[in-house]
Amino acid sequence: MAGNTFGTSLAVTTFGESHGPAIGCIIAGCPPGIPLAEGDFDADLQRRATGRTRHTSQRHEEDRVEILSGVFEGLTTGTPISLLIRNTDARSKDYTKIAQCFRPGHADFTYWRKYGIRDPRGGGRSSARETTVRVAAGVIAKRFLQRQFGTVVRACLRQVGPIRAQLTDWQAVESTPLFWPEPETQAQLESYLDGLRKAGDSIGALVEVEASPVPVGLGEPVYGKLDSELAAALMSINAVKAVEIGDGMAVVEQRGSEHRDEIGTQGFSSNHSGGVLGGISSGQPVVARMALKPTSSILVPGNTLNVAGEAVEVVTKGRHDPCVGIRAIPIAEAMMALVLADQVLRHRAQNADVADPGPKLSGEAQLRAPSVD
Ligand code: EPS
Repeated sequence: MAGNTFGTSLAVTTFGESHGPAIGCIIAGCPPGIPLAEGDFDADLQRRATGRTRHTSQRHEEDRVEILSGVFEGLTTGTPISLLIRNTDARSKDYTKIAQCFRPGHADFTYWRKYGIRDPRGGGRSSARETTVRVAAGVIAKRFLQRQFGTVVRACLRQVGPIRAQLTDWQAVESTPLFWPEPETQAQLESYLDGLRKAGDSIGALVEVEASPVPVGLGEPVYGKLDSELAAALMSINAVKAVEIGDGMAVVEQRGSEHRDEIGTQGFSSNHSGGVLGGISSGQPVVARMALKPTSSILVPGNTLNVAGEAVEVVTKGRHDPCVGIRAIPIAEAMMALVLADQVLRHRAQNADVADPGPKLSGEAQLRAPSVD
């Protein structure tokens, strides 16, 4: 399915539009024997859902997953897993006024010029609605990694517009639907978002995602490097305009003596690399950040053209996200988990017989017994 599949040994194909009858995905290559039930998707889908706070879209979707294949008596069977989520709260009349013009900064224009036809209802395929099924697929990848290595994949907001947060307490992140790690600036963030909503505008955001522990050896240099595949996976999320691994863009101002992560008997002394060396996981936490643009569906009037090429002014009314970064937290986790799980299976295929020469560093992920959940 051209352009709608990613992953090699664990491959995910998604389908569906925001205002169509349903969205869904097919996950091929999932190992057998993983416990899986329809309710297992609920927690992460709720974390991503619209309508949890006044700062996100007020569309209220049920987001109930139906497992159509690949699971028997509560266990994955190794055959393709198909997941279906029916759309239950689409309000297509919101799009009648803008169906014939292009929102500046939106995929409206490029979809129209590329395909010569588009489904304007809710942005069709270009809607963030599609990310729901990525999160569902990510639940399975997270579970696989958790069972294999005890890996936890987690993400948080690090910046919204001018407001930055230090990441000192992961527990604070899940205490509100804003995934903000700094309780002291939470009120400032909320009042900033309230002001933005009143102005009918939107704002960008920075999201950080990490996986830990991650075993040494994941990644296939040179064109299947762990970091290049992570960057591609995160960049494929709607509205993402930049991705960093480890220190990312900050390396420009670093010296080699500062950037390198020195190695001692207790392991690495720092993690500037973001857990990836030469495109292969080093055994340290894998850390990435992504920047999301301010969404283009805003109430501030903008100049554009209609499909006839006439100059018009556009205002986008409806139930939109003023900061799409908020709901991107579980999406970033899902994409990182899917990339890592895929690389685990690829590593096994090529290197299952390699005798690890060591040295093993403290804190390295160890393969767990299969029964651990
Ligand atoms: C979206 C616009 C809104 C959001 C939607 C993403 O949809 P609509 O205008 O159809 O109400 O609610 O997000 C979701 C439905 C979701 O589940 O994430 C957009 O333009 O991307």
